[in-house]
Amino acid sequence: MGGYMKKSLMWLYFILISCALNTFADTGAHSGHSLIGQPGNPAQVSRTIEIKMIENRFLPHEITIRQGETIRFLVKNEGKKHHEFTIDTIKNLKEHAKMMRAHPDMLHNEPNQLKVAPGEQKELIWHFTETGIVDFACPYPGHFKGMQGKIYVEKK
Ligand SMILES: [Cu+2]
Repeated sequence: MGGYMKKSLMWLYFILISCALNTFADTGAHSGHSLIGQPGNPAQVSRTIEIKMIENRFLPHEITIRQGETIRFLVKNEGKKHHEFTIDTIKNLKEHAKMMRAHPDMLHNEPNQLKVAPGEQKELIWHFTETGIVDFACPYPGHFKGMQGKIYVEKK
């Protein structure tokens, strides 16, 4: 293999590694999961919080918990439309809502979201690792503005 080939291979590696690093950086920045917490272990649930969905609101829409808690959100859709409960940063929720407006039929299934049909109830178990405000919302077109809520995570 000539020196030229070696050099191009090195460049190829360099490009591949840069792409890989970028991808990691992107997912990290996008999900922000370290800030908002992470999926919780069902065996470590400290309490259950019930949230009702109606058109177009969450009840309650403000929740206070303590850092380190693992919460079982029992989400009941008492409305007549399909709704979604997604926990994320407000920035990501806004992006998500924008994407839903552009592609209303977009399918996505992440551990931080629940799709709940009318009359249905589902649960999401979430471990809150950091203090601060974690947001939740229904990103569906026409719902997002009213269906937002905040989880205040206080120091333990
Ligand atoms: Cu909704």
